[in-house]
Amino acid sequence: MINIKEDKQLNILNHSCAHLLAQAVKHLYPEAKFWVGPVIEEGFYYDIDLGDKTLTNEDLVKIEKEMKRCAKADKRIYREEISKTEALKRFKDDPYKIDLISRMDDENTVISCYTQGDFTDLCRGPHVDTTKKMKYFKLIKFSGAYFKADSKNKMLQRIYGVCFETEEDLNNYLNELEERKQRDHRKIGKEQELFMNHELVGAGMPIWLPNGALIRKELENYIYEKERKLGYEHVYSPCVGTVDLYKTSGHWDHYKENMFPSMKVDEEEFVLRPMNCPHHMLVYKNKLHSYRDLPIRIGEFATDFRYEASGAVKGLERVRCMCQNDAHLFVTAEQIGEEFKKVVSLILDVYKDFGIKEYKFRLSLRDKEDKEKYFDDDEMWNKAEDKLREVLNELKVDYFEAIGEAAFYGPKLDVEVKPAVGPEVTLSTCQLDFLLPRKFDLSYVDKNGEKKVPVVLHRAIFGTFDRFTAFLIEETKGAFPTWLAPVQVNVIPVNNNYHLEYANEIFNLLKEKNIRVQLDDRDEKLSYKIREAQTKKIPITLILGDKEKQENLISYRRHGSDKTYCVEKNMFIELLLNEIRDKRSKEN
Ligand code: TSB
Ligand code: ZN
Repeated sequence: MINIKEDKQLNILNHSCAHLLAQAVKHLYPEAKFWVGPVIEEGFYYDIDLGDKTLTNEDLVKIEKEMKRCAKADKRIYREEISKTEALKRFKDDPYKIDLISRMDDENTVISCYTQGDFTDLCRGPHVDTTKKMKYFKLIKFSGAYFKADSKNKMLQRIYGVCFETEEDLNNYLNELEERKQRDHRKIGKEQELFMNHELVGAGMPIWLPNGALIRKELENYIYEKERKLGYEHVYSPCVGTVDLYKTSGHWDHYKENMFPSMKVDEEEFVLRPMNCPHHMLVYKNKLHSYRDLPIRIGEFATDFRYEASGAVKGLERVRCMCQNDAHLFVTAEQIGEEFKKVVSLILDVYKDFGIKEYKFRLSLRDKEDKEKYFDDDEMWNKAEDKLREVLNELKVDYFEAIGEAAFYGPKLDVEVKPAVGPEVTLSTCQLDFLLPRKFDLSYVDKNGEKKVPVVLHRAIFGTFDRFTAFLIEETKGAFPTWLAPVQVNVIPVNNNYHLEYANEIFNLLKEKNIRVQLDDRDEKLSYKIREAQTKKIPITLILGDKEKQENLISYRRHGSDKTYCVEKNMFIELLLNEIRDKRSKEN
């Protein structure tokens, strides 16, 4: 999707269109007061105080119509530069503009404003030179937005819109927006009964319904097997810990605002854990270690709780109760490169298996000048950062560097993906940590019999099962590959009177092989049933009639195609089992 903010021409056009919106609103609601109207990646918005009024969809239509009228009026848009005193005078009736102007430096500052017909707004510009240049625009939506994003302040009305240079561009954009809405995982999640929310459970606390739970179980099995093969050992640990545990790890001092408040039980103070690292440090510490034991890889599918703002929680993508596909790898300083390489290779391997192609690797490094922000061991940092770069280059991974974005305790690699709706999020992560092993006083005995501190790699390949599933739903548009689909095969007898017995036989045969199969024996037309299986996105639909029954054949169709294949019964089962066993995605 085009980034309007970054495109010079579109930026000017959209900025101008925000003024057009304000002008139209002023005509329709003379009492309206205006805060700011910036250009964003997806177009523009304007925050407006409409008194007690909350907008409706009908209002949006009205405003858009008025915008069209103002645009057609072909008013010249001209710039004026005025002094701060003059600006304070001109905008004296608008407290929001006064707020902006008052914060501008001093009396000598030159302030610019733009006028079109009867409307003037404070603005740095630039703008298009006449209202007529804005032809192809659309108001997209509205929402409430607190003044200065502070919930203690008044709620303003935020109107979003977008403007293009041609009708075709606008239509393409609107189509894409619609397509994105259609594959929003919250929508598909509801349609396919994958997960639900209930206010009595709480915001950001989804319940995985049977269909979603099946997908999650398959994902767990998949990654568990991969990790076992790579030498990971999995544990189970409680999703609470004492406050002292999190004081030891440092989370209590640095991460408290992301945690649920503590609770007292008997004499102990507990927290719901936001991370599993402290527990895994204790697993390591439970035994003495020699350099020969390292790397040690402790994995867990671990439930965590984090305080996320109620406005930020979103379906399965951003939750308050999540399950990480977590592991902590304990390595010697010399093993950092090799172990990091294995993690990145695993990420690439998994993305390939799922046919994920659109993602960005971000390598977060320290800002060398900022001595305060980062754990102080220059030599360690230099070596580690060089090593990470070296590995990424060796694996020919395309990445960008984010200087100053490293955590206090070490550099990290994140994989960013773009959801259907909303800003980018991190899926996988791999974070180096020099500090935590020290805090827990971890050690191993090296070749020379000396005590050394291991380095820890925190890594999550799926990130959380929650966020990964959200992403997967949007990637596949709900049409999961056979191995993941909640219902894998749908069996339809052509005619219930003649073919039900054979359909039942096949149904039982597949069930015995642990295939998730359903028999559609409703008294409905064949074409209706086939169509419904398609809308339900069931990967394979069997259509069994006379020929199939007489010759022990199976005719089947795949989701998204109306081509019918016909094979011998046992051959079909073998093909199907292979497809599931290989966890084939549509891409491979
Ligand atoms: C990898 N201690 C490390 C761990 O060892 C850790 O917790 N890292 S994290 O904070 O980056 O979280 C791991 C992953 O969880 C992130 O990469 C992201 O994919 C996922 N995640 C983070 N917050 C949420 C959330 N609110 N909802 C869903 N998933 C989340
Ligand atoms: Zn961790």
